[in-house]
Amino acid sequence: MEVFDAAELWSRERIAETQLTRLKATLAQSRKCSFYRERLDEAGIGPDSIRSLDDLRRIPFTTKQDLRSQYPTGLLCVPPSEIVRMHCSSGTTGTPVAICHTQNDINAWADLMARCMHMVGVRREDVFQNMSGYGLFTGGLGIHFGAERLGCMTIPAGPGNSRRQIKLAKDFRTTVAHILPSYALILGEHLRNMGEDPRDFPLRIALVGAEPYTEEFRKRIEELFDMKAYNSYGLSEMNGPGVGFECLEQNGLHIWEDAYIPEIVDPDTGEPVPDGEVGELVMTSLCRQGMPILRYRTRDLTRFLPGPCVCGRAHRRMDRILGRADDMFIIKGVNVYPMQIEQVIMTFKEVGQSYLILLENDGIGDVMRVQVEIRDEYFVEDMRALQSLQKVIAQRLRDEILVTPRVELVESNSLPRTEGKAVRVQDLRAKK
Ligand code: ADP
Ligand code: K
Ligand code: ZN
Repeated sequence: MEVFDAAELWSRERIAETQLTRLKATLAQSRKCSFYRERLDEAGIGPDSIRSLDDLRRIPFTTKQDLRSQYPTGLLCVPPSEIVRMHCSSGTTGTPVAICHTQNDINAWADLMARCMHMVGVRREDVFQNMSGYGLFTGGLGIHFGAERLGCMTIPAGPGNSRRQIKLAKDFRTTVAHILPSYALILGEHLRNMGEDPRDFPLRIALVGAEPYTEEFRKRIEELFDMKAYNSYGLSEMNGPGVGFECLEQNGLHIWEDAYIPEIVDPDTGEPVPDGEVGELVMTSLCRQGMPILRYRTRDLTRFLPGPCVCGRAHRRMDRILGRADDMFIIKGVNVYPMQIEQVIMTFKEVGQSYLILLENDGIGDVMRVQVEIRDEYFVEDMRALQSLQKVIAQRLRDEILVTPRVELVESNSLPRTEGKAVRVQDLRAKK
């Protein structure tokens, strides 16, 4: 197997050994800010308290609220002059948090990102188009530096503007793209509207992530462009992209354990869940000097995939993110994640690029409406066909979530588009 760096192929033993050394160093580094020093002292954790990896569990969690409370630079563990860049989380779920990086941090991050891309066959001969937002969002510069590190000609196209994306990709024969799942289908639709077959587009690989999407959605993207789409996971608090990435097997995302320690805990108790069970991902950075973060509660729900990967890499795999704990909504007493809805509707060939879940209260009770875009070629069909499609979708959704939604079929392109992460749920119920 051709690998980008030696750590990619480390054995379990080598990984564990390195994690312990780096965890100790990270703990020492984190004590350089008063927030962590006080927090660790309170928990009775001194500079020499960590003897084995099991001791990690004695370290208190860090929450998003903690990071917000230390905004902008409360968690700095180096002199400010050592910082060369800052990023913010997109603020999808509230006030942003800021993460500051030293040059070493940035280099290590670029290496991890390059490792991800190399793993799925991206090489210096490739032309790479980054269709993600730049600016504070880590999917821009984070991936950009990884692609350059790999030696790809890198086009910082930025988000949206399909006409320009298509022109750039054609003019420079783009072979690899980084693209949001929601935008991939929109770009394909744009090509079709131009009378072109997206399969003739030169793309062969896409890195797809930054927001939850289902296996069904991936299949659509791959078929639409006749290319491979690899799931890319990351979060600003842990640099950004480059944390977890699918290998060629496309069966779970390898988490780079030389750089992070992942845990999966019960979101209510904070206790580890048995291997293979779903819980909240908790992450500790191991290679960061500017702002190390200990046991960060990501609010992302996933599970470890048991057993080794057939690719031979020993870095543990996690399942695709099921959703964020914050995305869950309750309707008629039932807990629902948007991905449960997507999983059902994306199996229908008539369904187009987008959908929207609306939660309302009609004065009597909660109502859930699911608006689903239908592809043009099916929308012109007779009323009866559409009505029965609507009924079947509603039934299938009921089977999945145990609540019957009101399904509304709408014309393609009629639901709102965003340039950033897709908004899948609008909760219009009056907050009590
Ligand atoms: P924000 O939380 O404001 O969106 P980030 O831009 O740092 O901030 O995004 C990180 C979050 O994006 C993750 O915590 C996760 O919820 C989501 N995310 C990133 N990659 C993926 C992916 N491949 N699948 C599902 N969700 C993802
Ligand atoms: K090149
Ligand atoms: Zn693998």
